[in-house]
Amino acid sequence: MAVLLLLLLLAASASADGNAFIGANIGTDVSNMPNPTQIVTILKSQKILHVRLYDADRAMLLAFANSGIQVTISVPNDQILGIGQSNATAANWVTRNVIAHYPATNITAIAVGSEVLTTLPNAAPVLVSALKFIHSALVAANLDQQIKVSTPHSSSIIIDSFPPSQAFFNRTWNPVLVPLLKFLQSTNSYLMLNVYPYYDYMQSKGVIPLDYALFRPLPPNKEAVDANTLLHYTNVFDAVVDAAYFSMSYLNFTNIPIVVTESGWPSRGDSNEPDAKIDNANTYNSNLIRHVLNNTGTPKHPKIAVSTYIYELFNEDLRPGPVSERNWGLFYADGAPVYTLHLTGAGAVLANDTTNQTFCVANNDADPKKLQAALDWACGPGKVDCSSLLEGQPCYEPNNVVAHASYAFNAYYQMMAKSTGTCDFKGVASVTTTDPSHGSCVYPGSGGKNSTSLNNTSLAPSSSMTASGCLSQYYYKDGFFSSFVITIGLLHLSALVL
Ligand SMILES: *[C@@H]1O[C@H](CO)[C@@H](O)[C@H](O)[C@H]1NC(C)=O
Ligand SMILES: *[C@@H]1O[C@H](CO)[C@@H](O)[C@H](O)[C@H]1NC(C)=O
Ligand SMILES: *[C@@H]1O[C@H](CO)[C@@H](O)[C@H](O)[C@H]1NC(C)=O
Ligand SMILES: *[C@@H]1O[C@H](CO)[C@@H](O)[C@H](O)[C@H]1NC(C)=O
Ligand SMILES: *[C@@H]1O[C@H](CO)[C@@H](O)[C@H](O)[C@H]1NC(C)=O
Ligand SMILES: *[C@@H]1O[C@H](CO)[C@@H](O)[C@H](O)[C@H]1NC(C)=O
Ligand SMILES: *[C@@H]1O[C@H](CO)[C@@H](O)[C@H](O)[C@H]1NC(C)=O
Ligand SMILES: *[C@@H]1O[C@H](CO)[C@@H](O)[C@H](O)[C@H]1NC(C)=O
Ligand SMILES: *[C@@H]1O[C@H](CO)[C@@H](O)[C@H](O)[C@H]1NC(C)=O
Ligand SMILES: CC(=O)N[C@H]1CO[C@H](CO)[C@@H](O)[C@@H]1O
Repeated sequence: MAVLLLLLLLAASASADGNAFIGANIGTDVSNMPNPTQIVTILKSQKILHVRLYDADRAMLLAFANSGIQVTISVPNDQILGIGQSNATAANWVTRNVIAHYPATNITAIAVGSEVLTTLPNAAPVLVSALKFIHSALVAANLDQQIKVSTPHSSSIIIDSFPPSQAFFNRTWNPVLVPLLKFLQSTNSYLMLNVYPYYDYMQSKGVIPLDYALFRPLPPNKEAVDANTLLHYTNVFDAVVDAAYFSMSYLNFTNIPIVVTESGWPSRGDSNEPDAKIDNANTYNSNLIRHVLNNTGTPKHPKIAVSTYIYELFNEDLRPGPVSERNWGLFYADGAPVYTLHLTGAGAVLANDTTNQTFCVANNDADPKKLQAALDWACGPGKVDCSSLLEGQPCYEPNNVVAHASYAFNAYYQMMAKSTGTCDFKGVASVTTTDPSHGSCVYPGSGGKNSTSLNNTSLAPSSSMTASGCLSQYYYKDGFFSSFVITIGLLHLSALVL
């Protein structure tokens, strides 16, 4: 009975803190940026109901009207000086960018600048004024309860972030941070923090294990323990968030919640960024989303929501810098996912839960002759429909034995209901969770990479068997198999089709 009561109390207090949400940042350095209506379509199809904009783009705010999506808008850094020096400029900004859209567009927060202390230090002296001026304009419009005002910080303003209990804000910034925290506290707002375990991991030069950055389980002897608090840290994200809580508490602010305004992992990088890759990006973001939505909180503040905006919605192909800069997105600009997140148990966000989706592909380094033999077997005796590999068909390109074998192996594996041993082909194939579909070449078992795309024209059919002159084409042209076997293969194919 007592236990039951305790459980009920725990459940009540957990929900009293509110549920954490996952949102997405929408950067716009994209060459073929979808229009605002298309963006709203993508967001809704993925059940992403919280976004942050880096500005207050009018067309975007109009498109978000009555969409059910909650929006954090931003004062761009180049407007901080003006707004921080003039109450009238701030009031004007609010009239134009907030009052004009609210309540049809559900603006829930205003991010004043982006990492101002570290990227635009000359605006730091007016940063708090800028927040206060924006806030007084909201008060005047009676919107200050609905719309929070804050400013996102780089986690690099935290010094000595491990152990978290010894972390503190760079004292250079105390003259800004103390009045800022006072303001956040008095307005029931929150600290906005950008948390990038990817950079912490990269800069640690091997000190931080990759698994610890990616939220993967660590052996107990590798878990990080804060010797002062005896709290166990199983991932970098929590350690950084706790470092921020401790840094605030050293300035005597103990009740300001944290919202993570940016976190993510790049899916591609150059040769200096070997860990910027799809599998790591998928692991990080999938684990991050589950961690946040589980309302796990952090070791210092278990169960306290740490809502998080993923950086970012789209790959921004126009961004300068290393390759990774252009590859933080969950989606390409056309709405096709860069990878499929593994979100079992995460609830209704990012619609395509395909955790159980597996594919069979040819090993890149396998002997091409063995691959060719296995390809011929799959398209022949294996009874796979290989018509998509014919010249002019969606999976003809790239016309090489690895690509063609991957298609055929996977088709066989899916046809055999992925049963054990059906993705081996004498050791030249292996199972992957990454959907190998590309362009209009949709692998069996895939929802189609363009399934959330903006138009319905995706998924070209791949069944026609008409072009008889091309039949040999799905046998990779340098293959050694005899035409006799090819004929057998065709008979099987026709039998299957008819
Ligand atoms: C905005 O979203 C919040 C949180 O869901 C909700 O409480 C509020 O009613 C919404 N406001 C409008 C104007 O839709
Ligand atoms: C700024 O303007 C608001 C109205 O928008 C007003 O309520 C407030 O007192 C002004 N603050 C200052 C410091 O002038
Ligand atoms: C603290 O911030 C100042 C100003 O940006 C910078 O010069 C200094 O290096 C920082 N201190 C540390 C320890 O990072
Ligand atoms: C925090 O509070 C303690 C105790 O009241 C006080 O001694 C200390 O100076 C305060 N620190 C700051 C940064 O205000
Ligand atoms: C979810 O939360 C529970 C308790 O709050 C915790 O035991 C569990 O490890 C969490 N799961 C994840 C995936 O964070
Ligand atoms: C994944 O597989 C497990 C076990 O086979 C099953 O319980 C679960 O429902 C599947 N999830 C999806 C999304 O298909
Ligand atoms: C969508 O498809 C229609 C016809 O199916 C086509 O006319 C239109 O140009 C397509 N729009 C885009 C954005 O691709
Ligand atoms: C996409 O298909 C759906 C259902 O088939 C249809 O209702 C919708 O109008 C189509 N959208 C476009 C842009 O063609
Ligand atoms: C699917 O998306 C890819 C990449 O975004 C694009 O190149 C391709 O043309 C699309 N295919 C179809 C059939 O729409
Ligand atoms: C869970 C969920 O919403 N899954 C969706 C994944 O995408 C396919 C194709 O677009 C939808 O049909 C599913 O409903």
